[in-house]
Parts: sequence; structure tokens; C-alpha cells
Amino acid sequence: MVERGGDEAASVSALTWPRGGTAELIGLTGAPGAGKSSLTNVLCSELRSRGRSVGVLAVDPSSPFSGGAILGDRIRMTDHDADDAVFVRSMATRGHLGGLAVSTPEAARVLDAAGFDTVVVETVGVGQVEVEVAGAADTTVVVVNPGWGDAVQAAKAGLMEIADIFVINKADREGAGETRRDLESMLAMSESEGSWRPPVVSTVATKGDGVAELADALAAHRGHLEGSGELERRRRQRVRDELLGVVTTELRRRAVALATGPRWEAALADVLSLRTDPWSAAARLLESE
Ligand SMILES: Nc1nc2c(ncn2[C@@H]2O[C@H](COP(=O)(O)OP(=O)(O)OP(=O)(O)O)[C@@H](O)[C@H]2O)c(=O)[nH]1
Ligand SMILES: [Mg+2]
Repeated sequence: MVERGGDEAASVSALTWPRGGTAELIGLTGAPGAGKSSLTNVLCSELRSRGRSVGVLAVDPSSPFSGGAILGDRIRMTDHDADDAVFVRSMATRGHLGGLAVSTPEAARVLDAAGFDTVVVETVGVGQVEVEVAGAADTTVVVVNPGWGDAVQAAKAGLMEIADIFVINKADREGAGETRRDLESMLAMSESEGSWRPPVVSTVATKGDGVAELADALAAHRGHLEGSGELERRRRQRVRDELLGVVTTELRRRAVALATGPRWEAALADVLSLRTDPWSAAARLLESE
């Protein structure tokens, strides 16, 4: 219902909103094929061994940048199928009214309200909305791979700014050390206000190597968020963005409804024949909405 959007989604939101706010929300992002799903899969096991339940939303990239469809070997998270304390959902939200930016936080809140201790949202870190969605978490994990320039690509995509934790996944491949150096020198340059310096964790997701360190880093960041008041600040900003997103979606829906019928046709004819300009015509249409 949340994915479909509209009135049903609104009624779900009315139910989940008062029950949410307890889950730790983790955004996990990186280039197509970086190993985000593999990492989430082993992170689930690690968090389960620490007694936490985990909800996962894998936002399916149906964009032209899609790695999944192209790589063809994307991982489906099936290791936890028999475990009620793990819930995994792939979401394809393209083309829905409101889109990714509105439906993903709504869906995350369903999992939050359902009582999952940790909610992980996986998005491909290509495209502004995807990066924003991943960044709108309590803790954002940016996954890169060894290889010349991967850190540079991450920086270009705007991922440096949103990262609370960096993961160098596929650390079994050549160049992991170099990528770590690249990342750390970039981090040193961009050292800004606040006391949190994003740690860099090396992992081999396919073997589970480094995943305990990742879980430790997540816990440490959580401690920082709670101790510094940053958690409240982030949540406030998120609610603000979300409310604005919903208002925007609703206004767009009204605009579409407005763009039909005799009054619209008359206004269109007036503009076409140069009797009036688009701004004046729009103002009149909106006045009498
Ligand atoms: N060698 C190696 N391969 C890995 C590692 N982690 C993941 N892979 C492989 O990389 C490929 C992509 O992994 P996924 O987990 O699907 O990556 P993803 O980032 O979720 O991909 P998309 O969701 O399609 O963007 C798979 O073939 C994995 O087996 C790793 O640490 N080392
Ligand atoms: Mg994936």
C-alpha cells in the first residue's frame, strides 16, 4: 500500500507514525554492484547474533543507471528467510506518484512501527534522490570498492558529505590499501565541525570478514548521535523534509487534477493566442481551485 501511494498510503502513515521512532535507521549506499546487498546480508547475521531484529528495504534501481539488471549477478538476501526477526523487502518505486523520496521513509516507518530494532535501507548511490534517501538516516554507510578512483567517484556523487561510516568492500581485491589512503586523505581535507570522524572499515562481504567491525562502528556512531544531541537534530530535519515532501506530492497531485476540463482548456487557449501569459493564467486557475 505504501509503495502504491495515495490515500491508502496516507492511512498507513496515520497508523504507523505514533508507533515509530524506536528503530535505528541505517542508510547503506554505494555504486551498483559494490556489494551492498551482500554486506547487508552478513550484517543481518551479525546484528542477529547481537540480539537485534532487522528490517531491510532494498530500493530497487529501475533507473537507467541500474546495476542490478546489468550485472545480473545481484545478491538476493535469502539467508534469513526462516528467521522471523529479519524482514527483507525489495521496493521498486519508480513511476509512482511521490516516488522514492516519499515512499521509502514511509516504508521504513512501517518496519520501525512493526518493532524492528534496526532498519537498513539500501539504495544505489547514483542520482540525487537515491543519495538523499540514503542520507536521510540516523547513520549513513557508504560502500566503495578497491580500485583507482572509486573514492573519487564517491566524492563526485556527493557521498563524502553524507557518510558517517565508510566501508571498503571487496577488500580481497587489489588496491584496497590505496583506496583506504585515498579516503583518509579526503577525510582529512574535509574535516569539519563536529566531533565525529567517519571511520573506514574494510570488509569481504562474501566471507563476512570485517562485518563485526562494521557493527561496532554502527554502535559507536549511535553512541555519538545520542550523546551529542545530533540524533534529535537529524530526526527533526528528516521530519521537516518529509513533511515538505508530502506537501509537494499533494500539490503536484492537485496540479494534475487542475490540468483538465473546460477551465483549463480555456486558459490554455488564452495563453496560446497570446491574450494572456502563463503566470497570469496560472494565478487565475489557482485562485478558483
Ligand atoms: N570478491 C568479492 N566479491 C564480492 C564481495 N561482496 C560482494 N561481492 C560480489 O559482488 C557482486 C555484487 O554484489 P551485490 O551484493 O549484489 O552488490 P549490490 O551493491 O547490492 O548490487 P546492486 O544492488 O545491484 O547495486 C556479487 O557477485 C557478489 O558476490 C566481496 O567482498 N568480495
Ligand atoms: Mg543490491
